[in-house]
Amino acid sequence: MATSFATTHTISVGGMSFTPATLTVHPGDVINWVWADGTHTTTSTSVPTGAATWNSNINSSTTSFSYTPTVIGTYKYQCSFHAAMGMVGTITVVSAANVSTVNNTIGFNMYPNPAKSVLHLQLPDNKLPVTITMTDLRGVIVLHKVYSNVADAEVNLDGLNSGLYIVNAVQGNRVCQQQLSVFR
Ligand SMILES: [Cu+2]
Repeated sequence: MATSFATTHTISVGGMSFTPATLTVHPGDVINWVWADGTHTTTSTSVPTGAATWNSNINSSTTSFSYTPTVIGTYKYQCSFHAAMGMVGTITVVSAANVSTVNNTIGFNMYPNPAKSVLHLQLPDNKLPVTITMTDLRGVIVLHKVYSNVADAEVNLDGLNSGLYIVNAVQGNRVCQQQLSVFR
């Protein structure tokens, strides 16, 4: 399946299971665990070399957690309270047809960070269109734009609340992500 921008995958956390317990995604996709009932965690137990680990409660006060894998490979996780009862999951990250590998990054410069109303993205290749997608930490897409033939894309941030966002840039078969802080 070819994707040109990030997809959000929701995993329900309840009973004694993650649903779905196995998931195949692309780099840059957002995994969003959402509480259904009980007191649980989502806790990585093995991740590919170079990938970030994670550990979050999933309960009535922390009702969701997002993680964006950028490294291809197999990610295993568990609920720390109920792993022995089989509350485990696996995420497999495979390259998308047009996103060959995240190691082949665009390597864009992004400034300022934190940003208030305008974000500049400096791209090394101004001949290919670039797709900019911003998601909040819940994985909700808040901005999606395609820029053509620009070396410095100017992204208007008016309308975004203060907080942390993930800026995802896809150009040709290359992808890059950076975290952005927006303040009002
Ligand atoms: Cu649990």
